Amino acid sequence: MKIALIKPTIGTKSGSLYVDEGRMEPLQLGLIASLIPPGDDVVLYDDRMEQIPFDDPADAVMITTETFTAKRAYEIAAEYAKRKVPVIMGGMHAKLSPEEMAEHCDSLIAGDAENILPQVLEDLKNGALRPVYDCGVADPPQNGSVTRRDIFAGKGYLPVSLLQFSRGCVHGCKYCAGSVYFDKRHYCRRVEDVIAEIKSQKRKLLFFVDDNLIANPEKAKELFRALIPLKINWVSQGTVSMVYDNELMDLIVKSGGLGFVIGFESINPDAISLMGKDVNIKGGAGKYKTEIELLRQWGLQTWAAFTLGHDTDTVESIKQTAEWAIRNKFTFAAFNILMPYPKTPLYEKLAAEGRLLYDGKWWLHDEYRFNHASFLPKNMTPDELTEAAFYCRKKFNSLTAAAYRMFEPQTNMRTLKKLITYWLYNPLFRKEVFKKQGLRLGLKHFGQNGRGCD
Ligand code: B12
Ligand code: SF4
Repeated sequence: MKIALIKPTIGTKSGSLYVDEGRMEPLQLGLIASLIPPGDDVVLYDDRMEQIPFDDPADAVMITTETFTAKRAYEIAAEYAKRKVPVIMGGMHAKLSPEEMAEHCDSLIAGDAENILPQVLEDLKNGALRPVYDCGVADPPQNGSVTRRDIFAGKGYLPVSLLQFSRGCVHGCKYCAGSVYFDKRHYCRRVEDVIAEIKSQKRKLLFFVDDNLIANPEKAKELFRALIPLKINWVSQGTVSMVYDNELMDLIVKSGGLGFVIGFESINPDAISLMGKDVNIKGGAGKYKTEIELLRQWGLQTWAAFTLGHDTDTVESIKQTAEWAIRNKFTFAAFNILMPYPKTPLYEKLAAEGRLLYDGKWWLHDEYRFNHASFLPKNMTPDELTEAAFYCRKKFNSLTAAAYRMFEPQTNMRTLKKLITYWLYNPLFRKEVFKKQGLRLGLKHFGQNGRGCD
């Protein structure tokens, strides 16, 4: 059998190939490839950076789908359906919107692939695919399988290897898609499996794409101790609460941790309470003075993430968020408009209050644009929210702000390596601010069923 694995793009602005500057390997497809028996052929098509050769023969396609790539995923599925190739879909959106997705594919997997994929492949061979496989989580993740990185070769991805130690998160923030998918579960791989995977590849720079790497601090410490002898560098995602555990911070640094994406979310304490992000409240919600000082002392470069458009936000308070982030000289920052992902508590609340725009399905709507507000905010219009968030991205990433932020002696200027990281990625993210703003989702509007394959 030949199986094509596909990572859909969000869309493009002008039909050009690539919108993301940070082109990273699609880890889930490397993992799925490792679950397919060696006798079967596997090929990867990354729609973000190459044309999908729809007419190349395949016995089935497997598409990974997030909410913001659902529209494009359905376009791709339709192309293969025309060619009578069975389409199997999975990913975050399969769990959040199975009823919708079922209309676009032969079979969908709602949950982790590990335990169910052998059954799916068996059913595929027998021509007996089930429309839905509701399979829950795989604990431990990967269960001994090693990501197949050979399928990424020659595609032009950034030289950083993605991997996971754990999945899920113990918190239940009301806007987080993961809070639906994982339902406050956090489950870890065996440390020895992670170490074996790191040794099986050559790169020394790793990105642990865990939702919250330090959700179980004791297990995280076990991992960090085992990483020390490998002399690698790594980045990951975690909550700001990490700074209160000295031993954890010490092990992060000793094991090669360079920095984290940290969800500060808001500088307004009321917004933090509203979104149920209790984990951010310890040092005084929305203040973060102690936390930022401690992050600096340990020399961690922080990618601060914010969500904008809470019921307590005003245009002014949103703009102040960018100024606050610049003052605190974060290495990078993301200013994301709150997105009502299906089935999240945020979505349910906005739906109940009649505040969802785009018929409640922004991800499929022809008029919706990437990085635009998709609901009625309380204290401003949707356009004002869109503009205020764009303002934050432009302001934080402006050359003047980047030059100012660089002068942070404990983080960005601590070592030459940190300074190089700063100047390698800041221009890249600045470019992305403009490239992605206002992007239409999907590609069909260009009259191309996958870029010139009509
Ligand atoms: C790494 C990551 C990124 C990386 C991308 C890496 C890359 N390859 O390009 C970066 C940092 C660039 C990124 C960017 C964005 N991301 Co992101 N990202 C993640 C993260 C943390 C991990 C994804 C991952 O690799 N997981 C590891 C794999 C092994 O797990 P998995 O994907 O869950 O796959 C398993 C199952 O779902 C299933 N499965 C998955 N696909 C398929 C397919 C088939 C056929 C089958 C059978 C099974 C199956 O089996 C797998 C193994 O068990 C997720 C969080 C999460 N938990 O998903 C967010 C997440 C996917 N991102 C999210 C968002 C919103 C974004 C952005 C839009 C943010 C922004 N505003 O710019 C951008 C979009 C960029 C883009 N063009 O795609 C949201 C999506 C929400 C949603 N409802 O869709 C998530 C869920 C975070 C969250 N908690 O809200 N992201
Ligand atoms: S802490 Fe982060 S990953 Fe965990 S539920 Fe909240 S937003 Fe999601």
